[in-house]
Amino acid sequence: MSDVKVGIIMGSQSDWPTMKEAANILDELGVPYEAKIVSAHRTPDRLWDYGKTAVDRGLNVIIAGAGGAAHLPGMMASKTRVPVIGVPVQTQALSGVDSLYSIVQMPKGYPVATMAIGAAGAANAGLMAAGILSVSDPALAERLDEWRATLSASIPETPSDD
Ligand code: RP5
Repeated sequence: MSDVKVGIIMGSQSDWPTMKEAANILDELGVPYEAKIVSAHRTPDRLWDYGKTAVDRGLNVIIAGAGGAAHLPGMMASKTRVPVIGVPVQTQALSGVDSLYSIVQMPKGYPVATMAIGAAGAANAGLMAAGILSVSDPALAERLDEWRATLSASIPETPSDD
């Protein structure tokens, strides 16, 4: 079993600029991950294999991003008990509301923890994954606490005209 506990999957190469925000956070926090293109519509067999092997490969969290008819996170949640965090990728036609609705409205029994649309959602997915892992990883918990404290300290108390 490898060190990689987080899988970042996305429906297309075009999702990577968004999903890289999750990867960047995991890099900052020293969390090993893998990133793969796994499309619900274009590579359904790849999706099935990924979901079927996720537990045995030692994945603890899957971050799944997709846009438009964004079935990837929900289908992955149907195939594995590994928690799935869904990222609605922003689309041109409908601004990502299509992605959000496709991901968030899961039927009872197969949850997807759905983030906000776009880059902020992807970054938060990385933080959520780190938070989940930190429950059983005290060193990561400390790094995450420091990350949060640094962000908090960077927020000025007084607004500026600059
Ligand atoms: C979805 O279709 C992908 O997740 C992507 O957000 C969207 C468009 O994909 P491309 O046509 O750019 O490959 O499956």
